[in-house]
Amino acid sequence: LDIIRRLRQAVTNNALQVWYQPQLDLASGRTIGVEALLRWQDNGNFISPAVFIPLAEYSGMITEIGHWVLRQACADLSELTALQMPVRVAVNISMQQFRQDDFLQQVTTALAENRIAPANFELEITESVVMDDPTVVIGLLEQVRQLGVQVAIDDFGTGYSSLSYLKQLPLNTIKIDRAFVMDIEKEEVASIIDMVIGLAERLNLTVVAEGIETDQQKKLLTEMGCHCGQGYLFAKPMPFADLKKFLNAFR
Ligand code: G
Ligand code: G
Ligand code: MN
Ligand code: NA
Repeated sequence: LDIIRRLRQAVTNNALQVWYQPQLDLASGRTIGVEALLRWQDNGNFISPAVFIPLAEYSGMITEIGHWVLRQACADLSELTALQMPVRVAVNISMQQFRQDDFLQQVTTALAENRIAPANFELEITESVVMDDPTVVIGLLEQVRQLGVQVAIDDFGTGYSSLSYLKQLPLNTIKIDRAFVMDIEKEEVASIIDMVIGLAERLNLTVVAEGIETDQQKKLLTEMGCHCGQGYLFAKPMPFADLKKFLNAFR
């Protein structure tokens, strides 16, 4: 497959980039965190991670790419901290990467080399990763928590995670999937979001609503008790240089 060959070349030539999308406290408008999102510019065109991450998984390159994202995100956070603009940085972790034997060691080393406070670092795991093998994943997440690193469950509501597992997972954050936020003005969707926020409150978890694009969505989420959000209404994913300007403008 030509695209896999080109992806391999991009990895070798250091042509992948990590971009960042702010996560805001909805009441104050302050940026409390950022999500690291991979970008690949191939002959001037951006290829979506939704396309190339599955190829990276299929070809096994995801472990190398994921390790690189981890180190890049820590290096960038270290720079933000030196600039007195520390925020929480969340990194998406795929199944293969998460289940590597030395994954915890990778995280520990990346944090130590960049003098990162573990509480400023968050791993985003999708529901489908959890449900792939709940017992093993819960055990791994317990170890992640021992490091003091935060854990978010991504794309919440789109998979099949049973509520009984949710209670056992050592989580800090639930991310409500964009598909729900998009349809929040529909009554039945609003009641699902409302239920998830209530559940999070009872489990003492932070809720981040993804894909907020309109003031109305923000207003409804705020009324339901959601405190944090991410979406084009506030900021699109941006290169690190732009993130520094963005954070600087709001402090
Ligand atoms: O940024 P965008 O919406 O195009 O991202 C599409 C998908 O790619 C998202 O679901 C996101 O979780 C995934 N993704 C982006 N960056 C990474 C990454 O560094 N690692 C993994 N595993 N997935 C990522
Ligand atoms: O990892 P996850 O699946 O949550 O990735 C989030 C994806 O959603 C990223 O690819 C990001 O570019 C995208 N995204 C973030 N905010 C918005 C938004 O407001 N609208 C749309 N359409 N996409 C968004
Ligand atoms: Mn994510
Ligand atoms: Na998501």
